[in-house]
Amino acid sequence: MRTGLIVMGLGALLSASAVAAPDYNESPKQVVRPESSFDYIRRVEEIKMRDGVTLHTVILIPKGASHAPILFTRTPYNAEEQTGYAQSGHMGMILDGYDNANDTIIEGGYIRVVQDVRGKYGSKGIYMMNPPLAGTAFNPTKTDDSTDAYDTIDWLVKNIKESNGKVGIIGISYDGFTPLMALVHPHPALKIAVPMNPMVDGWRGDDWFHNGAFRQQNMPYIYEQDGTNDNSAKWWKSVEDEYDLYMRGGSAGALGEAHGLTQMGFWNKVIAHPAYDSFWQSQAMDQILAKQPITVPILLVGSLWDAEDIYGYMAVWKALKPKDTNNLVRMSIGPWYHGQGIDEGSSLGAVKFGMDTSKWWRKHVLAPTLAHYLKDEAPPLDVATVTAFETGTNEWRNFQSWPVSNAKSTPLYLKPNGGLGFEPASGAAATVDYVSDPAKPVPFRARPIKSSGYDTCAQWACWLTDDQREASGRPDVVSFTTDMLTKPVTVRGQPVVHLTAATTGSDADWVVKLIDVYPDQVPADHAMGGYQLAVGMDIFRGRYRESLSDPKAIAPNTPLAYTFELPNADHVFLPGHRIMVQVQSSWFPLYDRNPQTFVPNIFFAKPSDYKAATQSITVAGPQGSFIDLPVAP
Ligand code: PG9
Repeated sequence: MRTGLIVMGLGALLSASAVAAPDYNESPKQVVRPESSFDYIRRVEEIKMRDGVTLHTVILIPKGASHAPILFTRTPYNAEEQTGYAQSGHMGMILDGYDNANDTIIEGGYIRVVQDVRGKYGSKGIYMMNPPLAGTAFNPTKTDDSTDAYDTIDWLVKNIKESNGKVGIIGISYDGFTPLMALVHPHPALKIAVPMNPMVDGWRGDDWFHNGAFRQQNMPYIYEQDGTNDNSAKWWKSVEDEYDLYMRGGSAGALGEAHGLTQMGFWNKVIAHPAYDSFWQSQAMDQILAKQPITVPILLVGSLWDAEDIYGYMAVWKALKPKDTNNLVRMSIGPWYHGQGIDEGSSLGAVKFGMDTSKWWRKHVLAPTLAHYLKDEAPPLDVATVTAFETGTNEWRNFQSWPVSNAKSTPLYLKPNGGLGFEPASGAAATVDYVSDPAKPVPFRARPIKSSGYDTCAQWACWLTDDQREASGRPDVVSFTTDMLTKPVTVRGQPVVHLTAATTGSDADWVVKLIDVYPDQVPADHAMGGYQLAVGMDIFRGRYRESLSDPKAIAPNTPLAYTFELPNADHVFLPGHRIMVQVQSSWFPLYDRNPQTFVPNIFFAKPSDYKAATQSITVAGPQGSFIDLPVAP
């Protein structure tokens, strides 16, 4: 017994000494943040989808909220980061910087929900780039961004007791694609969708191609987005100027191979589908939504100078508006870069608008639209069907339709000797010629060229407003200019290019730019003296002249018609200005080079396929080239 006692006593002594041992580790096992002083409650939920996969969801509830509507965003860009801008007890601060229209969200008292899409960051499951609809040839799984939106909304309205059961979905770009997907078999609690600058059709005119020309500066995006769930595998480059990177790379396919991009599933789909085949057609959101009834109000938002998704919002508008018998679909068009509606909006590069256009839009269009559809008191909605900012005069205007009913299609003719005018050239057919050499492609902006950046307007975001004088001085860019205007010309809608052109090659790209040439000097704004501001420009890959899905070689030395739309414009060419059209055959390195020799798949063009060609633009006679302008009174 004594012995036992002694042993027990020793044990007690030992454990007592273990408890008492000084702990030299200064860090607790887990830091608990007392959040009682915060103006929000933060919940993080792993919400289970119909197939059992969980999606990482951050929920921010204003303290004291009750019967508050939910504003929801689904993103591949890290929900934690979008809701963790600053360490702060104020909801406005933690949302600042990354999120959408935070002033509108905070002032409106909304519950904010941001979710990682499946396969990205905190969410489980597999990742597909803008997954095609579930159960189709290109996505045989049972889920997509419409089912995931549905399942999440269902969970949110059942599990957030502070909510009024009404949900709005909002987002920009990829986060603008997800609101469109939420409209496919929408959940009944979804009361409004706000797709801003949405990615809609990757082939026709959004991120991956424009009319068949490949936007190769997005290769790093594919590498990082598809490579790992947290974008930690980084693309690399060993030069400062991307002109050099893509020239040395040869074809986009060869550069992708050299960078190991063939490890990424989406890249292999892109290079296997260079034409507008069923892969692209079946996932074009405008075509998908055209087949759905319109039951949920939609506010589409587009930017006039969107360097990423300038095509999609108009495509959805054109697909939906004709069947929108209950006027549920509205549209806003701002003088912005991609997503600038949530940033400061008083200028874009060198162009000034005389007011913070973004703030105006959030206050007068976004906030009242959200409030009307989401708040229990549903304040009356006094927002026009179309709210568009007219550049040149710099005014927001309201319209009942778009294109506006009084816009008249007005041909603007290219003429010999660099002329341009509303009367066709007299005399027989004539051409204006230039040599396009793939060994020296036309830079799309002044070198050195970087592919990304939204911090300053010297970066990628604003490049569509770059001064086109840079290009007009080159021998491989031809320019056509009107006399000085004596009265305003208002272009409201999409100009349509009617180019007649011949090439000595068997394939060719055609880049056409509609430009406002400012007066030689502008007293109030010296930087704008003689400025060449593009108000609409795009590229068309010649092999798709007859069919977007079935490319054909171009018959050499034969004038052929090329017809394509330019992006939407809402611009007044003022008296004292001139209108200019520029034509060229490369736009590098944003777009991959056309070898100018027909090959089955340009991703795999060999160095010997790239050949200089002489391009001849027909500028007079019955086949003379022109741009059809939607001119409003
Ligand atoms: N424009 C970007 C994107 C969207 C969809 C696919 C790929 C890229 C974006 O800004 O999200």
